Amino acid sequence: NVSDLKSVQKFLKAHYVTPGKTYHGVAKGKNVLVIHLESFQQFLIGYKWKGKAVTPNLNKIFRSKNTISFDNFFNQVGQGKTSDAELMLENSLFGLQSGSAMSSYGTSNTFESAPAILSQEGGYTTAVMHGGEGSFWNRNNAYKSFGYQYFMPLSYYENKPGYYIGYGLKDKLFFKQSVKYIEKLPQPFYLKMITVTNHYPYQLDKKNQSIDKTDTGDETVDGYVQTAHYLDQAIGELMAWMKKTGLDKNTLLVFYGDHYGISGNHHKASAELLGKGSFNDFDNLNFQRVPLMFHMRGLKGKIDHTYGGEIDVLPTLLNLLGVNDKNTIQFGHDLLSKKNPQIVAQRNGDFITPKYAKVSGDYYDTKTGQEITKPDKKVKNELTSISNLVTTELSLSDRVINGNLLRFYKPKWFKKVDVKDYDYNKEKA
Ligand code: GP9
Ligand code: MN
Repeated sequence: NVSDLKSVQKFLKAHYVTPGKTYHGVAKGKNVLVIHLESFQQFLIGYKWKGKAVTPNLNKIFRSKNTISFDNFFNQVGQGKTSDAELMLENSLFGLQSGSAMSSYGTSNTFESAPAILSQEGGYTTAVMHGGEGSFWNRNNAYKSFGYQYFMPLSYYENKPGYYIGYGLKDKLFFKQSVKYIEKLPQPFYLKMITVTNHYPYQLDKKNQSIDKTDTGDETVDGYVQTAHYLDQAIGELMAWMKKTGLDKNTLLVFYGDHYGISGNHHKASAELLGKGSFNDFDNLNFQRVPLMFHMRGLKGKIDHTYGGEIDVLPTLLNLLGVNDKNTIQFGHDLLSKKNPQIVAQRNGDFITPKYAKVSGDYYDTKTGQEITKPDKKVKNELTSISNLVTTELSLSDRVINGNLLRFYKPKWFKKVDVKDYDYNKEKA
């Protein structure tokens, strides 16, 4: 009820962080193209297999003088996997403890999402493209609640034999066929493109295999570099197209990895990939790093070591776009603010900060990787207070979703999304 919303607001106000000034509004009015890198882990950046870079194009973007790249950015998904990542990125709300919030609440809940905010505050056209089934993760309903004007799922694409692998069209074909839709989008646009070829079990047709599989002997792991390499090539083609059309001049590109590709059930193979003697649960938490990169012509780039996670993307993006978001219900904080708390929650209550990590109830020193078994009083208090904060923010975020609290939230500047305004079938080509 309304008083629940009040307690959420009280908490968020107490933990509010003023966005950093240096980058405020540097991308104002630009198109925003968000590229979802399926199952893409940060360790792939710079990774070589048999002397060959696995992701040369993304490596280049990562190091570009026009990219703000984060190297301590973590995925925070739960069982909702991709959908949790999408939910966090566009709403700054956590996924739920179990199941997928987009599936369970995407149809009925009120949201205050990036697409709606940007169309209302910045006159953006909003669209999302994905070469997979529109009903997967309840996207065809949830996107309406998020305020997306257009959704082009698989039905908008030509799907000849051999075009489709696993959960959708192969990324190169997806990007290529998306061009005709992107060209028609009125600018400025906010567009999200969801890739899918680099998805478990990392299968790829012969003619697209242009790097060897790794040789850990773990079959579900060894194809990973191959599909990641393919995804990287697809990104390279997209970038070349953007350059050709001049779209690169007025577009802010946002790249993010949604979650791990190699799960915690593959410690041995993971150790081998990283060239380490062993791989424990703490290593596995570190393995949850995924890319977050903002790339734009003229942007003053850097490799930023701030610890953050998917929950922080929306406030960071809004800051770059110069959109005011004071008083919005967001659980994340601008990553470009020096005051960012750098406490990265995991959905199960674990966390990582620049100093400490909690992994299935055990504490570690983030820098050394040593388990903290006998913390002195001061450290113990610190650990407890971080733990409590993490638990509190997760449960308050859950309350927002479970209680559909945003229906009570009526800031003057925001008009509620009416799902009846959107019909993703009628515009079909
Ligand atoms: C399917 C895709 C996969 O459309 O986004 O989702 P995931 O299995 O990674 O959650
Ligand atoms: Mn995914």
